[in-house]
Amino acid sequence: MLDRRQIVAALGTTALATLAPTALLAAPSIKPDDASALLVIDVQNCFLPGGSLAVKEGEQVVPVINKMAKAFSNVVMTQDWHTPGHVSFASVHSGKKPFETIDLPYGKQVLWPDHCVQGTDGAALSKDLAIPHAELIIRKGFHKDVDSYSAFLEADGKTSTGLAGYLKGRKIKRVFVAGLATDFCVAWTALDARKAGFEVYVVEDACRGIDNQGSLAKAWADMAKAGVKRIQSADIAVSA
Ligand code: VGL
Ligand code: ZN
Repeated sequence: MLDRRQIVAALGTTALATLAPTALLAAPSIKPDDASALLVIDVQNCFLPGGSLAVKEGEQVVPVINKMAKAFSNVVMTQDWHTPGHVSFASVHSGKKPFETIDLPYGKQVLWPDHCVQGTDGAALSKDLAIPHAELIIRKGFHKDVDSYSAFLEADGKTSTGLAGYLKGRKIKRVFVAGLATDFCVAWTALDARKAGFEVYVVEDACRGIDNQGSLAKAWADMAKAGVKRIQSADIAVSA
């Protein structure tokens, strides 16, 4: 006969053996529903290795996004889509170099190398994205005198891209944001999504940043303050 002490010890071992794996490897806790949309921001050749505004490790977001997208019935992608000679290009401001700033009528503008010019190969979405079920591709930054990091509102703070209306028309309540670059188009999109009343998640390992003069830390601080939730792709349940 087992005495009480032996039974407790045996139970303890069994309980530990069955509990430990789930307790140690936190199970994915977020299940996107029909009111959730994944926003895939600017995964375009210009922002990938060899591109004119390549984001460090930018290519690493592609497999993460492809896998995560399987969990979403609603996916929207964006394309930065500038005119030739766009106001955000350093090349059109004499004496200015990329990553310097200038004052424009709508506020401070960082100047960039020429990038994502309409119809060019650099502006094309990465050929490695595999999200055939994406429903909408929204283009932004196509007004020559106004930039648009955000997928919702141009940099003048008032011209809408129409995305909020589209998402609301589709009864979307929650958006998950991924892509390039964390500290510019991803962050501005996430902040405007909050302002438009959506619940917002940014998937950190599905993004990479430019980090110009502390912009990455500032972006995460601004997003936290606005109630944007910072998560990892492993937090999202993707059925096999
Ligand atoms: C972006 C700088 C200029 C972005 C776009 O996609 O984050 N950054 N244009
Ligand atoms: Zn741009």
